[in-house]
Amino acid sequence: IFDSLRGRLDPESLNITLSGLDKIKDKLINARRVIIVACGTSWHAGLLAEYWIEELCRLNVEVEYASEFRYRNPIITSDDVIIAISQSGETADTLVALENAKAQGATIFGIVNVVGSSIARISDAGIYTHAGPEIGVASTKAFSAQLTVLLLFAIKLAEFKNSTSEEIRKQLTKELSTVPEKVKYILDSTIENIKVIAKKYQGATDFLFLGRGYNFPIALEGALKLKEISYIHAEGYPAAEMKHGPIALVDETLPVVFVATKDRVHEKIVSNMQEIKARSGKLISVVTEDDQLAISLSDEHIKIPASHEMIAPILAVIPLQILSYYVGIERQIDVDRPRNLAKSVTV
Ligand code: F1P
Repeated sequence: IFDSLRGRLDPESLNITLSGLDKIKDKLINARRVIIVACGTSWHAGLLAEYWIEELCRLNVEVEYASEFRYRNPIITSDDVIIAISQSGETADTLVALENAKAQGATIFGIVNVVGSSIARISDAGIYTHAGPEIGVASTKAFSAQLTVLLLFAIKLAEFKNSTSEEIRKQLTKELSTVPEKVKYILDSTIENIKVIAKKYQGATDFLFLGRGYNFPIALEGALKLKEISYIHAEGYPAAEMKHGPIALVDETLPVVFVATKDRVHEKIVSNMQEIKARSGKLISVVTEDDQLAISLSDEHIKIPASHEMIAPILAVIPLQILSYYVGIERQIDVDRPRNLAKSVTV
């Protein structure tokens, strides 16, 4: 995937990748809001896109589970742009939600992996993620590709709307092009450590995943991946919501995974880490490599390279995917074909 991403991050390829936005440029510039519709992992990508698009484009964004949206009676107009995110392009709930929205005049922008799939065909314009076939059922590399494409979408829309300075847009695009190298570094430097962590905690019955801001959707995705391929109950939560309920679960048997890379809310998440530590929870954290404070608070830590706060989540999910993988292996689960899951949920 990262070779394929690298291939699409040079300026010429970027223009090709983003040409779908040109097709609906006026619609996007004048859109009243963007509604993101997806299921599962793709929904988590959409949630992060909400943060990015709001920040960079100053545009209203709603993120909807397609499985709920299709059965509601949402108010949709021809001023709405719907972004559909789907790895398979065949997820029935997403497809029906799009058919309903299209019938009400909305413009559909598809972010899909499978070329020529049903969701690609119903879209007015779109971007293929080209993440290659997913070998496993649980979406991993498709998620990374979706995030990359969604951030590119937000940067391009910010250019159309002139809502973010050229300097910031250039900085983000430049930093995105360093993602493949940083991912390679993460893969080379963290796997042995993660294997040890997986062995140590594979017997846990529950996990809590916490994150704030741009890292909140990554906490949700970390929890989902663990559930999918290790069968351990896991919950993802915004770290600040912990005190409104989940904190009651914390004791010395509970591993709490913090997605705690440096960003504008870092101080806040560090104080959440202190709260968990004070209650004897086991802290496993994904941290920026020079973050001595977060490292000193953690029972286990996984270091990733420093990067722009909007890009850090694209990197932070990688160790969580690897953690789920090795916990699943420790528990002798067929991680590529976990029970009860289907690659395309077409009914
Ligand atoms: C959505 C999804 C995946 C999940 C599993 C079941 O699929 O929930 O995120 O990993 O494969 O379906 P899609 O619409 O992104 O293909």
